[in-house]
Amino acid sequence: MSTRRFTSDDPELDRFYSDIAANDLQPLWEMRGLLTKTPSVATVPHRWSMSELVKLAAQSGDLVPIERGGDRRVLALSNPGLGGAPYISSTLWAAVQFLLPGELAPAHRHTPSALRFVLDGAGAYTVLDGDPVTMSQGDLILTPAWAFHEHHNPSSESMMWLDVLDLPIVAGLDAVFFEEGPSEEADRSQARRSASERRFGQGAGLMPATAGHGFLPEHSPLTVYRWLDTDAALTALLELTESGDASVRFKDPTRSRDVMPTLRCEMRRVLSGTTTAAERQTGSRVCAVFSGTGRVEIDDCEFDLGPGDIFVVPSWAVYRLHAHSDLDIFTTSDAPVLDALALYRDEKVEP
Ligand code: GTQ
Ligand code: FE2
Repeated sequence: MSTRRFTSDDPELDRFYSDIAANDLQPLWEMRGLLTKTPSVATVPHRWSMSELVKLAAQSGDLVPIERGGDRRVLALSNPGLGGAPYISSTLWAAVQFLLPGELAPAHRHTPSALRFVLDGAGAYTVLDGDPVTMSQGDLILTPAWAFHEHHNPSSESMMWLDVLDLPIVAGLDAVFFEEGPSEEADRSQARRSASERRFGQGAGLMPATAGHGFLPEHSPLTVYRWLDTDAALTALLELTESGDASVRFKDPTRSRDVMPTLRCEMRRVLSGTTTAAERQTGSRVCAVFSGTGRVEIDDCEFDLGPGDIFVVPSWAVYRLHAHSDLDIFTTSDAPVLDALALYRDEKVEP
């Protein structure tokens, strides 16, 4: 017998429960917590502080040569509510990745979609299906599903970035595939601007006239979003906003879509002294403080925030931010999945 056996004080019913268990059946009428009034969420609010991450990063740099760490020196943020799973939420993988000067993380591809948000450093580059993309602080770089990628750090600075993947979603759908790739031997230390940016990143509203005539991938064909542009967009938006709170969404420039089929990315700026409205959404969010200090309240938890801190907002948890200094926060969520399945809900919550 491998299924759960239910029990009853009534000997006849108890015998029946034994019989159905022997046939791998369970009685719905004895089950609790299945169709809950609101989501029953195992993911708990949590924050990882940059100072700890940096200390541990330095140790991993000393102790774990990249060969021994497998291919990538990556520390997964493991949500304390998920029973030891290496996931930051029930739907998202988040990790910090360190690449020391001269190191290389070899080429591979996988069906989970990934993205990097650069927390610290500059001078590394990632090669996406042969297209080298430089990585600098504040940049968002996509690694779409099944695209070959490899990371190089030819600079003299160590790099640290946040990885977010939809791995728990793809694993839950039993659709994980992985393949090693041919490693790039070419020296790209003088990498030119990526082909992706030259085609699709030339400026708002300017796309190649033929974009969309031929093949367009499922993900955004623009694979990197530069901090300079993000910063300028937020600055401009805040000039028109009274609330001291503005967000920009990273979009596929050729269509009205999120950057990738499963992941939504946004950057939010909350000006010093501002407290945001309390809100909640279905789906979970991984947030990284790019700069500034403040505090976040998530349900009954409260965390101080500083540059590089990473926190998770579970589905349907009420949260709000308070900025002690201008606070820039990068967020990735699974919202496109909820949207596609008509499960997305959000609301402002009155205090
Ligand atoms: O850099 O390619 O955090 O494949 C997890 C899986 C990073 C990567 C992660 C990966 C990568
Ligand atoms: Fe990867």
